[in-house]
Amino acid sequence: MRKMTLALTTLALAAVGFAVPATAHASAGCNAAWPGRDGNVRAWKDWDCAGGLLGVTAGNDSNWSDGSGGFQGSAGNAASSVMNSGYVGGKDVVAFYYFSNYSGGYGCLKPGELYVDDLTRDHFTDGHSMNDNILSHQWVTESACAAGSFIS
Ligand SMILES: [Ca+2]
Ligand SMILES: [Ca+2]
Repeated sequence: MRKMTLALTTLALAAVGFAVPATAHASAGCNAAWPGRDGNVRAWKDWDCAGGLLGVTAGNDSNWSDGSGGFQGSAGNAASSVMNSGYVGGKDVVAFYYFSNYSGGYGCLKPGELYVDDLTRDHFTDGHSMNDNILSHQWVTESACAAGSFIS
């Protein structure tokens, strides 16, 4: 499973001409939390898919701090690890945004990346750290994401 995923990731990256990034998948917590492809995006309060699940949804959520959708209340500006177990094809990339309503800088998580176990490594396209700063997300096609916006 893991080898296949890595191979697919490498192929996808090679296809668009990017260098293969140094991904850190030696993450016991996130590996254990991996549910298989179930169509959802997840986020956790702490690193390595720990500290409490902030939300799970197959849909979009325009505000992680409101009272509706897959992410609510204290989920806003709290995520330190995220996971994309969505089905591959079409809008299979999750774009996470600095502001609500899919605005401000963003970072894109491909399904082949599986998860980011430590968001302090990543920055939104506007330069802000992604750790404790996500306020909305939506599913997009890979082509909707700028070349430098993919997180790992
Ligand atoms: Ca919400
Ligand atoms: Ca956090």
